[in-house]
Amino acid sequence: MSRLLVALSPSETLACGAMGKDTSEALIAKHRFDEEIFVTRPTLPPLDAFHASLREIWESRWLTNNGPFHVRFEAALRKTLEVEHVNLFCNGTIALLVALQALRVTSGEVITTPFTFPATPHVLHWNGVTPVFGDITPDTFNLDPDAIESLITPRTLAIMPVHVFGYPCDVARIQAIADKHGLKVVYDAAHAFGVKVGGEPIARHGDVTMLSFHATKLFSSIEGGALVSGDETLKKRIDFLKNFGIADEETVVGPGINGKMNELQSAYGLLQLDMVREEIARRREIALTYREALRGVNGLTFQEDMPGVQHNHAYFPVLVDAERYGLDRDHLHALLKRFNIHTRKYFHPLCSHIPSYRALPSASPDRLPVAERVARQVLCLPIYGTLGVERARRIAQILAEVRRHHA
Ligand code: T4K
Repeated sequence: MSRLLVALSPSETLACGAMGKDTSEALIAKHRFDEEIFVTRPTLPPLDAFHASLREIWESRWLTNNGPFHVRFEAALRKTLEVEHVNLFCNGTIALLVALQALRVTSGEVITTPFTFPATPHVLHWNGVTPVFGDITPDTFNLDPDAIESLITPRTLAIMPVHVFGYPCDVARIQAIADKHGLKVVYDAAHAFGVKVGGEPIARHGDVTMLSFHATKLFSSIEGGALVSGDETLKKRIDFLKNFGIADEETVVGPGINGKMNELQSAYGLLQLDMVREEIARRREIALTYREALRGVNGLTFQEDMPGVQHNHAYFPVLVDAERYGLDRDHLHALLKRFNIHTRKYFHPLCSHIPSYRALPSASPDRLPVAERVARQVLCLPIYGTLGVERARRIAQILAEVRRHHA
């Protein structure tokens, strides 16, 4: 029995049994990867280059607090992202937390999506705001603009949509709704580095946009994140808020927090900037390989390119229709582990199922039918620059073979 099978939970082991012992063992023996394939892997900058940056940091003995690498990284990001203002942060979650503080969204309600990483509703909760969940669209998996207006109450202060998996929200409609009702718009663009719509950077939309540079993202500063805005006063307020509210040695202008990015993160991020274009190009090859190979596999569906959108291929989610595929998502997820393929069920469970939020009226599953279905069916396949098209082709072949054995 494989080492990985031993590592499976009892329910997952049972799930593998559902495939039929003989067929699964034969398939696994034939197609199993020797190495573990994860849903993502960071593409690291050359170690020598990072050494050189570290030497500079050692010589300057400037480790954090708006040091020279931080200043260079912020300026370089502004240029790469083609945006007006960037505030760097230690991670995306603290950035989003501070974004709401900066916009004074610290009470009442904010309309958001349940199909996201828990950080999204958690920053609302930490700001004393009640998340109000709206359903998602079946194609982009993003907050459905049609759902927003009916959720607006006198307590609503903002809309916080997520460009989930890097697929852009309907920014025009969301802005129109926000303008009509006098609401702020805060985008969680943790997945959307480099995405453009009609040639315009997605990060230019809304009052403020958060990007995550976590190690699992296509662009990383190990941990890290940023807020993007087009408002100089807001940029300054965010700078104070992420540094304890300190304006100078003797002036504290408000109750800030420590959200600063350090020099090691900034140096790493700067090196990553030189690599991001190629990373996206390699991911595109992988996405096209998956699409081509999976197009004929009954029961698996996936997202296509959207017209006018420059995608970043941050994730490759597929939806598993249990009846047509012959196996449900959970069984497939468990079975793939035996092939040494570690897919992820992003974003299951929905945030509306998290104990802190599930009693909210908007969290009721019957109000979120699309999100409930997508969360039940979604499986993110491995995608990262160094995966290579050959491995992607082999993963797709395994998915096709598994289906054939269940047809
Ligand atoms: N909003 C949204 C929509 C988000 O998706 C996220 C984060 C945030 C906000 C918050 O941003 P940050 O505060 O994180 O900047 C990961 C990430 O930790 C998280 O950043 C990310 N979203 C989320 C979607 O994925 P996990 O718990 O799934 O990560 P983990 O540790 O299981 O890693 C996944 C795979 O990546 C591993 O199986 C192997 C590979 N890996 C991971 C790490 C950490 C590596 O190869 N090297 C590594 O260093 O949450």
